[in-house]
Amino acid sequence: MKVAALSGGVGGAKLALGLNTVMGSDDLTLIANTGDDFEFHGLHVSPDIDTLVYTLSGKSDEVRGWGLAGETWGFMEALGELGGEDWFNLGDHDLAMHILRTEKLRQGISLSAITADVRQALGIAAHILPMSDQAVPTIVHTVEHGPISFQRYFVERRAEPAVTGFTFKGIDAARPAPGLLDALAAADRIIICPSNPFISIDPVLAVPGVRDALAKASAPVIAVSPIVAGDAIKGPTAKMFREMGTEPSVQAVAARYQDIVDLMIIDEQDAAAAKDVQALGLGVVTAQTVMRTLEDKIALAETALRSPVPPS
Ligand code: FO1
Repeated sequence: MKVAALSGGVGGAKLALGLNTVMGSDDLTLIANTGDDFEFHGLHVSPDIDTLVYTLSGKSDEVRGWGLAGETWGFMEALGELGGEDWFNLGDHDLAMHILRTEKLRQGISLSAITADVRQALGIAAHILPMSDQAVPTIVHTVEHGPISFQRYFVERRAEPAVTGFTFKGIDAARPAPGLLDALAAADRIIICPSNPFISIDPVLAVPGVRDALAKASAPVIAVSPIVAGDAIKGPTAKMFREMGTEPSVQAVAARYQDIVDLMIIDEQDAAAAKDVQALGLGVVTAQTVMRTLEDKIALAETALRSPVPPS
């Protein structure tokens, strides 16, 4: 069975690890959001690609959710002493990824080719594709500061400003990464991981041709709700729903995905919401979607891979 999965960072990578563990082959293609990418001290940072790469190679710091386990921070300390900008943290070992990627980009190698080399070097079975080889930085529109770049909002301002919307700069000129549309067309299942709909999944769907490919896909599209019992497991998803004028709920997630999704996987705590999701014309499965252990990730992956999907 061939599977394509759209993913952001931490929450998405947990399910991606489950899928990669269950499938263990390159029949799995992970499509990563790159709206979070930016340059820091001249280095190209691709947080969601790296979270997938580090998680699937068993190198990630599971508590922090990003970066490498056992990381040291000598570079950041030295940078701080020199008065350098240090609001964003690149660990000493993580620097290797950033220097390698930046140098290869400078040589004209594409982000998708660099990512393919990295996943092979680290022995990851699944393909990992950026959503696009063109830069499409997410701009967060805020009440307090107007439009600001994603990492300035997320890390420097700790996602505290109230959001009014999001734009993806350069999206009209972006093309899906090589192989992305083919992976969607060849897939027997397409999975939307439990990532933030506004800043992790929407940027991928906004790449010209991707939303259309999902809407027209012959394969069923299955989304796992990132909202559980009215809140997000991690990150500002619930806060963003409220600021955008909607109560965070599985119904709100289902309404956002209504035109592309066939089946929603919602947490068993939200079983009472199943009938509302069905009323939107979607199939529903309840499962334990909170993934603490590897077993949880494998179990949710199996649910996403094996649940029957109602005919659309
Ligand atoms: N998140 C933070 O909250 N603070 C950081 O200093 C930080 C550094 C960082 C470096 C590399 C990387 O791949 C991710 C990093 N993240 C950091 C996470 C990242 O900002 C977000 O988790 C994602 O962009 C949202 O998915």
